[in-house]
Amino acid sequence: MKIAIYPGSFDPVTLGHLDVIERAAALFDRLIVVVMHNQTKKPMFTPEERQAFLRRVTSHLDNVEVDMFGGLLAEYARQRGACTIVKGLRAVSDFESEFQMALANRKLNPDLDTAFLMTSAEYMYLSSSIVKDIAAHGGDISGFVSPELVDEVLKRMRKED
Ligand code: COD
Repeated sequence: MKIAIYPGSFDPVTLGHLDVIERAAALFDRLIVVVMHNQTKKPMFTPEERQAFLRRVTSHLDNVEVDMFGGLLAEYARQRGACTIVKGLRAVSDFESEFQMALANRKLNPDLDTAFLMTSAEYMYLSSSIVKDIAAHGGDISGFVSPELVDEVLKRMRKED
């Protein structure tokens, strides 16, 4: 069984993330989407909230599981028996850091390869930061996150004020 892992901050999950999840789920027997910590970012949502959002938007995908993990990705992949990390690429600017992480993860776990899925053109500008910025200024985020998350993301952002 080919198991892949799609790791990220998902703070919160966007339609760009969901597009990668749906396409990767069609390529592998099982896809584990895992909420992890990026030490260069200060998340707005708790890991539990991010996991709950992901569970809601992936409930239609039978071979997708959502998890969270606080340690190293290479170690998590080993524990779960995964052979591939899935990452999304939006622009050349994503490439350098993703390339570095792919090589570091392979060094830490030689059985682990990284597969990059090119963003779909309609989501190439989309990031969780953009969603939070628009929401924080009272803008319409309905084109950026799944319909079932819109109200909750906005409500949660208002609490932060
Ligand atoms: N279209 C396509 N892909 C997208 C889009 C979009 N619109 N938006 C985001 N993506 C891709 C990103 O390129 C990324 O591949 C993935 O989706 C997740 O994005 P984010 O922003 O939610 O998550 P990141 O980039 O902050 O995640 C970084 C990790 C948490 C994966 C990383 O920090 C990590 O592996 N942490 C665990 C600790 C570890 O092992 N560190 C050593 C790494 S070598």
